[in-house]
Amino acid sequence: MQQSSPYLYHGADVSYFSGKVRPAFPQKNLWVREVVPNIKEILARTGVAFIPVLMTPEGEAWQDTSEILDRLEAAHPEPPLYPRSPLQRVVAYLIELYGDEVGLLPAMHYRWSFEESERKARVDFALGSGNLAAANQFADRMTQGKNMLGVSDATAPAIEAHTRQLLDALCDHYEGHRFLLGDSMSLADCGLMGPFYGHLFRDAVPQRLLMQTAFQVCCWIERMNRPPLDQKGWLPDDALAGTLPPVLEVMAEGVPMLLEAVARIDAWIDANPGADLPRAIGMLSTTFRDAELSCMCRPYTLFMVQRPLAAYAALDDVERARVDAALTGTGWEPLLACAPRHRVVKRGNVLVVDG
Ligand SMILES: N[C@@H](CCC(=O)N[C@@H](CS)C(=O)NCC(=O)O)C(=O)O
Repeated sequence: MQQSSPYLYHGADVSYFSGKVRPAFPQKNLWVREVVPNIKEILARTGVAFIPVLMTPEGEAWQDTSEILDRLEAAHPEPPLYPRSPLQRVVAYLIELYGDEVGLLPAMHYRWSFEESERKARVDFALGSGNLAAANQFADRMTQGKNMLGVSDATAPAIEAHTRQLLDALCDHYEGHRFLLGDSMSLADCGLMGPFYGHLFRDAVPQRLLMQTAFQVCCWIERMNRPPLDQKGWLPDDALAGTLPPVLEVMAEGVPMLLEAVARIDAWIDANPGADLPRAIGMLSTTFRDAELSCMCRPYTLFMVQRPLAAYAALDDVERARVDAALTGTGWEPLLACAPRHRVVKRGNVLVVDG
């Protein structure tokens, strides 16, 4: 599709979710101007105060990174980010789910548990606007909120061990492949950029960790933001690289947390028929590796879990058996087997119960 004017991307380097969508722009050869988020305008156009938001040349305002990527894929299908083949498609959504929901743990820990990271983040928050007071106000809210996301002294060792193991598995993978599903970028890579770009790659303390122990991951991050023109596609025949299941295994350490969230959201909807969905419905307790973890339970988690489940449910028996066989032992089996009783959808950028 020819563009007569640019997309306007209200995003920021320091923002987790802005990093997820940004690589799709050069990948799809789009004309995009990234601008300092105008929260007043965002609120007026979307009804919510989140970034990133993509304003289209046609005058629409797209909010929520999963929906932005879905819409970009529909409007600019080539080159594709979403695999059509069963295994690669399901895996792409699982990694997106990890990136959006579980990756928050390492990202928030390494930004807010270390004074050096926090100091840099506070400056980063003011980069675009120059308004240090407003940046500090936002940062204060974030520091106070890290416990709500499951980051505490008790969970820090497990989060750090998880991160180191994930970095090792990713380094092994990127040694042989430029992207997660082979030689081309996909939704999976975009999803993983959430935790990896704005936080782990740019914050002071984890940046050292990545530079010193995971330079293949650093190269992948830079490749994502400036994608090469000579990409040769995903692995043929719907294959996964032999180095990907170990990555998936580490990511699956978040599965108990996701399943507990689904159970709690289902129970809340049962107990509150017809009620508006709040952003959070209390705290949930789960395990993360060897740690007891409690975090805020957000109905949005169900929205993200529904995506791989929908891709999986769309398969025929033969395809599903192949996906099951390929994912056996990765730890994602219980997630794909879970059957939420309720469904949530977005209406006017707000989540509502839809059955
Ligand atoms: N699910 C949303 C999440 C967006 C989000 O949480 N954005 C953060 C910045 S990375 C934000 O705007 N936070 C503002 C706040 O929590 O008030 C998406 O995928 O776009």
